Amino acid sequence: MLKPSIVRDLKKIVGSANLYTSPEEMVVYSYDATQREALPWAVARPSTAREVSEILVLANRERFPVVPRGAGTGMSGGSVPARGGLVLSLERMNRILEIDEENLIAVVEPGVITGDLQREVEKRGLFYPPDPASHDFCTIGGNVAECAGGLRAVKYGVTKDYVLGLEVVLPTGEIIRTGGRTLKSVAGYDLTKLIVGSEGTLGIATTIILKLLPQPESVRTLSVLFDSIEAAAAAVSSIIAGRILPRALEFMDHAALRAVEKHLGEDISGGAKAMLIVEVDGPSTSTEREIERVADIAGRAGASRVNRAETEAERERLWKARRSLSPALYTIKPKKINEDIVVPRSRIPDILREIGEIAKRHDLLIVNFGHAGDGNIHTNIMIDEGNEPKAEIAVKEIFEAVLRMKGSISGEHGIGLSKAAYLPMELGPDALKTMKRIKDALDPNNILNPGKIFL
Ligand code: 2HG
Ligand code: ZN
Repeated sequence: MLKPSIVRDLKKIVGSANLYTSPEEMVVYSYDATQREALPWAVARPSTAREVSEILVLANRERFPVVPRGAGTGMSGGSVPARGGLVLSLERMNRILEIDEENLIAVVEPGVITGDLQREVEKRGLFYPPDPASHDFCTIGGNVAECAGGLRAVKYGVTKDYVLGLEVVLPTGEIIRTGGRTLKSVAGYDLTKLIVGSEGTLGIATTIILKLLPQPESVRTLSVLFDSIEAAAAAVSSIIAGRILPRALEFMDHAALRAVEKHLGEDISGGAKAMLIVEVDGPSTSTEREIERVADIAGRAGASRVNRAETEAERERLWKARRSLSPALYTIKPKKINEDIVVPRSRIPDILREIGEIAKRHDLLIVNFGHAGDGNIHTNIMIDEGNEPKAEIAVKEIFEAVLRMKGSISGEHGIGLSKAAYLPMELGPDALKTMKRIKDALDPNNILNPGKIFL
């Protein structure tokens, strides 16, 4: 609970209309996409960096937790106010401030919806590549906090590869600028990279300067069906080893396909055991050639069917199915543990085989789909009443296998609450201690998003 005097001070900072304290209002800010939830004590909706700063100064004086929030589409509990406190929603800071067509830069506030920015720059023949599956809902600020990846990371990289500079409010309230509008700068430590992916624990980005690219001239998309997961996994490796760099190379297993087909009421795979969606972009002469080569490689890897998306509507139908997968899995079971492992790409067949063995050993349904082209598989362990303990054992075994293969326990969703217990497995004590020292240095009172990343 916040003392009445604190509520009064917060109202003075953001205005009474932008401070919520009623349970009905706060419930909306209590959860993310992990099914975790915790009610905050209040919700503030600031509209400037100055207001964000004043809130953080107050939080340090009065020692209450502050949990920054974008659209709440996160996959690791990052925006869930697990220890209560104040949710600081960036929803009102939602302006695209500038699209600089001479320098290929966009300057935005954190509450801009990622898909809105993508569309806005595309109108000008420009391209913002990071493309989380939730692009219609998620915000750039949340993408920055989590270093979101998404469907085009295999060719274009992830959010951190596009953030040139930030205005950041530090946990103690100072407003600093990092990086800038240039493609290069080595003036001191790279604080931009430190903040991006820090999961709202080291600062709150209030202005974000993003690098844009010219929009590729053409895009070609195809879906490839397989009678076995092994054949699909082998095709992924062959495409990469064949020196083709698709802009997207997505994998869906049998259970994922059935779930999305049920969810959308459409048949997209004709009963196949696995599907890949492959998309290439570039000059039209090269995309035609590349898509032929992909079809050829997939055929040799044992594809049962290759379907080219000939129209924009066909292409959209494929991507809609893919983007719906995460919610669609709830048609199988009411609960899931959602993992986000990443392995060196050549190990995709090995990790899928090993996950299959773990599933069998524990008699669990584990659904796999995701960004196979960059080695990032969304492993979803479906939960029935009473099987949580063995699901937790399976998670640990999957992480052990991933680390044995020199992968990482989180490719793009972050550690948050859901993976904090496992982070030491990957980092070891000294790296973990180094990260904690950074957190302590910037947030001595541990008020900004406490309980995330570190247990
Ligand atoms: C996606 O790629 C998201 O669809 C969500 O990262 C993944 O629900 C998931 O496991
Ligand atoms: Zn994903």
